[in-house]
Amino acid sequence: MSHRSFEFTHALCRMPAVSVTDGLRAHDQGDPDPLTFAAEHGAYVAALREAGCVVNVLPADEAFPDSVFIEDPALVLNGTAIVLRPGAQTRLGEAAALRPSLMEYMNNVIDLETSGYVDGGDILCTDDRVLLGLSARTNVQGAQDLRPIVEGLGYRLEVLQTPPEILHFKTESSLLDEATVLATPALAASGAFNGLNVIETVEGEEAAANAIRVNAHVFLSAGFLKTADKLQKAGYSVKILNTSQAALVDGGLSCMSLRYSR
Ligand code: CIR
Repeated sequence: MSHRSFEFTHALCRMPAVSVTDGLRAHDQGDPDPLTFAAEHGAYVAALREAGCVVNVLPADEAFPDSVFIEDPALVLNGTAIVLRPGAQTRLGEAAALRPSLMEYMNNVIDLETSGYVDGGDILCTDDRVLLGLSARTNVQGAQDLRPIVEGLGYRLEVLQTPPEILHFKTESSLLDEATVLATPALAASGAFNGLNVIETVEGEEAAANAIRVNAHVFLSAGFLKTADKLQKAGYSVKILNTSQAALVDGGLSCMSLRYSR
């Protein structure tokens, strides 16, 4: 049985820009260092390749400080890319900037026509459902206009409410397998994961929730030993990656790639 939600042949990434030092963040803990960011990004790309993906890495786009977080301006379902409308002013133009590459690498491209907003970071896909968390970046209008596209591609869309203190739905959740998510206790308590098993991050390790399942492995950020142990005991093969620089601008593992099959 194949699982389109976590079995991928390809991934698309973008090199971090030097301007990532101007990346958006809710709380300032200092700017990321572009060189360290590039090194961590390189290890991330290598891990995607080791996990079995052909990875295309786009050049840095200095005009958009947050463009390394390539997951936010697009959603890929069944090899079809949907060009989204990111909800942060400084990120809106990332969608048009990414579009030509989506045309090059994906089977098909559909534009989300909306006056609303949808960020890819608010979208968690299972094999048959697209869970969309409303947030400061994703609104009801965007969700309404996304619905026919998602349904046309053979998925059910479920619109949920992300608790207000959480940047993106997937900042605090990720898919572990076709029936299981990793989530923070706060997001799990919001009732978003009906019908799915939930493994909760260990207290104090909430940032571990922005993980990704790629083929046989779960990629987890470094520094979350208890949650890593919990996942290993539950039978997952865990690959630890450093995301110290992405974390300074509220990014994590899921945001740095579009994963897909073709
Ligand atoms: C932002 O605030 O948009 C970026 N600094 C971080 C985006 C992280 N993306 C994600 O969680 N999908």
